Amino acid sequence: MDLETINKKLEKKLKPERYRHTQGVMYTAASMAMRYGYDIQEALTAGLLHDCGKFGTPKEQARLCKKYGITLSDAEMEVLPLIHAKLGAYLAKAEYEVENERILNAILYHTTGRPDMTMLEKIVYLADYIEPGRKMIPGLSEIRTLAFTDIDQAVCLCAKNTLAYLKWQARPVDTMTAKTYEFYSNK
Ligand code: DGI
Ligand code: FE
Ligand code: FE
Repeated sequence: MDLETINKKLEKKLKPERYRHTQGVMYTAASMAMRYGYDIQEALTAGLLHDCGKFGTPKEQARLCKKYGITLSDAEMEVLPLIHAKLGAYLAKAEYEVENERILNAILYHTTGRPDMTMLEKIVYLADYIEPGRKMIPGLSEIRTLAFTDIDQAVCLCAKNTLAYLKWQARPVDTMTAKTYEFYSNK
């Protein structure tokens, strides 16, 4: 499926605001690919599809996971915002014909990150956070600069901010989210 076809399909599926966000992530990912000499087409596709599982409520997303035979651990069921990443990686393959494992993994890990990410995983993880439409939050301009100057440091700060935010909100932290920060803070 070419990018234009995926784009049209997504526009029908996502809320306008979510669709705009995916456009922002797509072009930000492409810019980062230019900076780091990564394949631009892959970055565009991964950025465009990263939130393709984010429609309906997390409950509905969980129900779809069950329907498609995607196993969710108890820990994953506890952390509702993570379900759309797992569902998204499945749908990217099943509904948008993406076979490229690098792209599928970038979608799967875009919310939590993971230790020792591939270049594409880092690009999507950061592009999601820094795209121009994101609401301004403390530390965002620094991460925007770092994303184009020191990508591992940018990942570290991004993970640190997410952990601080979750702590402030008293929300459960997924082990992968914690491991991402641990890995990049020791790098
Ligand atoms: O889908 P987006 O909103 O574009 O962005 P995202 O996929 O990075 O999801 C962001 C949300 O995920 C944000 O509210 C923080 C949340 N999140 C990330 N890691 C964890 C988490 N929420 C919980 N409860 N636990 C985590 O470990
Ligand atoms: Fe997301
Ligand atoms: Fe997103």
